[in-house]
Amino acid sequence: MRFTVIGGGVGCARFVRGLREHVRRTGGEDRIDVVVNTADDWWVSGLRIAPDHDSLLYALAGVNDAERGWGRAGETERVSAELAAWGTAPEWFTLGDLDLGTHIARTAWLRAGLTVSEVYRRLGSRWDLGVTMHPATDSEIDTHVILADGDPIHFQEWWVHHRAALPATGFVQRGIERAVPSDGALEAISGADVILIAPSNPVVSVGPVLAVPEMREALAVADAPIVGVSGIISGAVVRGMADACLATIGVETSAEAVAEHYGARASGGLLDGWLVDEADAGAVEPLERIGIRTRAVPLWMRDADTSARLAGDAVALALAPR
Ligand code: FO1
Repeated sequence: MRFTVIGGGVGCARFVRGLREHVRRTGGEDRIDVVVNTADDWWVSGLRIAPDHDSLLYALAGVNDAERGWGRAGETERVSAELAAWGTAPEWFTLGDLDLGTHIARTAWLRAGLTVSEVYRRLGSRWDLGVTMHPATDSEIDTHVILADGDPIHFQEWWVHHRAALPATGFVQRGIERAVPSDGALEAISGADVILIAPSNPVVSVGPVLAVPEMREALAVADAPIVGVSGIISGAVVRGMADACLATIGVETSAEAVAEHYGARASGGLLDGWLVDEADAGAVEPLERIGIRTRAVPLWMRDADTSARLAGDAVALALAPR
């Protein structure tokens, strides 16, 4: 059975590790692909940083800094201090020495003419991830945040330097109108038996993947059922600052509102099914009414067990007879 996950970042990394564990436990000859958000990516000191990809890569390889949710475990920051001293990197953005190894390798391959997809393949081949990752697109579509006073800033500056506290009026993925889905992403969608939307930030991690021209069409015609997992429990984001992003686009921070934002596949939206936490069981009936099959299950991913069980719940909902 083939599973394809869409998302990026810490929530997606935890969920994909749970799905990998679920697959191991059920012993099937299964395959997991991930269509990864690239709109968080940015250039710093001439290096291409790819946070949503690298969070997944490091977590699946087991070399991630679990507390911070990004970067490598056992990190040192000697080079980062030098970059700040030279002024080629902002002092508020920490690039660990081991992490820089990844950015330097990635940038070297990009400068040699490799596509982002080929870079993913090379980076992923160093460890036995048990998962194949594909960029949503091989084109650069960096998210920029439109501020109340007009000048757009890169998402990373808004997110890290300003902690998403600067009032914003919208998000744009620069250059996305010229982007097309990567071949790997399209194949992972068309070949999937189940498509899962990870509990990632709906606006800046899942949104940009869906915004790549032709991506929604590919999802709409896919044979696989599409089931998403809420990243919001009892009106609060599990991690990160998705609430600031949702407020910017006028969506309430609730499991129900995010499902409505994604829309029911039966009426032209994305979702066949949606998992909410037991605390949000009140969302089940209204979402069922608009055609989204909804289950209330424990959403907290605390360890391999709870993550595997959540992944199993998502797969069960996807495979439940329609
Ligand atoms: N997040 C921070 O809050 N502070 C940092 O200094 C920081 C550095 C960093 C370096 C590499 C990388 O891949 C991610 C990094 N992040 C940092 C996380 C990242 O900025 C965001 O959390 C993600 O883009 C959100 O999905």
